[in-house]
Amino acid sequence: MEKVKAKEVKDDGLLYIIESSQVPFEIKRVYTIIDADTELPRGYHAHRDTEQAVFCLRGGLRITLDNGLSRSKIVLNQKNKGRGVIQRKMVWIEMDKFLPGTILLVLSSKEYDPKGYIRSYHQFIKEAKKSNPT
Ligand code: T46
Repeated sequence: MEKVKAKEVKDDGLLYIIESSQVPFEIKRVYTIIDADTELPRGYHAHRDTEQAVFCLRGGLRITLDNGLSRSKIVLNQKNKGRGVIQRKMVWIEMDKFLPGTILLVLSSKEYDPKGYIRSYHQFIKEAKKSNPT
């Protein structure tokens, strides 16, 4: 799993700083996920063309990334504050075990296009096999 880390600066408040050079793509979109339902897993999709960096700034969650061949899991929480993971294109993501008050920051290589999402795991495996035949 590829990881990145925002620089944390305690000044008047807490700053997280991410230089574009730390992210392996040009950033075209930024969004946050705040106060996700702790009972509700999210994600369950892959992107055909989009790459993303997902940072946990507050709270915690578990992220599972699956490239169609293997799965890796990481817990992001206050112990590894500012840690982010890279979700490459054609990688399935699942997010669960959200702690109350969690704040995620997501940097994305593409503007929003719902057509670029694969939301069925079966379809994802089919397309992953085609793009990466073994
Ligand atoms: C991802 C994970 C980490 C927009 O209108 N524009 C946007 O840029 C985004 C990201 C979402 N939306 C709308 C579409 C849905 O009506 O916001 C709603 C929630 O989106 P979604 O169900 O895709 O949320 P998640 O948390 O399952 O997934 C999001 C991103 O969509 C996805 O790219 O990798 O966060």
